[in-house]
Amino acid sequence: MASKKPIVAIVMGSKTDWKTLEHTVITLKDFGIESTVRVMSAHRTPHDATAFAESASKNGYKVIIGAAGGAAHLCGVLAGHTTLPVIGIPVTGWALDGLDSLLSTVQMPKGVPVATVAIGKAGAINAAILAVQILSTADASLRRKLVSYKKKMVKEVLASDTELQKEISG
Ligand code: RP5
Repeated sequence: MASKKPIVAIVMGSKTDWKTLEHTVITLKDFGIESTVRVMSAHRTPHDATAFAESASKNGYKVIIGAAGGAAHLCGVLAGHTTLPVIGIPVTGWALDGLDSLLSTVQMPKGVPVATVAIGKAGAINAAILAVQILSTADASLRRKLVSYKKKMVKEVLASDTELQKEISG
C-alpha cells in the first residue's frame, strides 16, 4: 500500500533542535500521523522558509509546527506566509534558557497568530497533540484516539497516586 502524503509539516531552525522535535514526531506517530521534517531558518535560509510556507497548503499540509531557539522568528515568518495554522515550539539551549525563544515566538502582532506551546519537551509533545486536535475536527477516528489518550493519562495519574500512598504509608 502506498504511504499517505504527510499532512503535518515540522520545520526547525537548526538540526540542533532535533533532540526536542523528535518528541513531536514520536507523539504524532502514536496517533498514526506521519510528518515531513525539515531544517529551515528564518535567518540563514529565509527564502527557503518563505517558499515552504507559501506552498505548504498547495502541497497538502493542514498544520505547520515550527520550532526555533534564541531570536526565534521562524514560526512568525512561516505564519506570515500561509493561512494554515502554525504551532510554535520555543526551544531551549541559549543564554536565556528558552525565555528568549518563548517571547520571540509568542509575541506575534494581531492578525498573524502562532499557537505557542510550552518551552522544550513538554511543548514538543503538546504541539503534536494540538495538531492532532486541529486535525480531529474533521476526523472522527482521531477524535476517538484523543479520548483514549486522555483516559490513559487519567489511569497513569491514578496509578501514580496509589504508588505514592503506598510509599508514604509503607
Ligand atoms: C535557532 O538558533 C535554531 O532554531 C536553534 O535553536 C538556534 C541555534 O542554532 P545553531 O547555531 O545550533 O544551528 O535559529
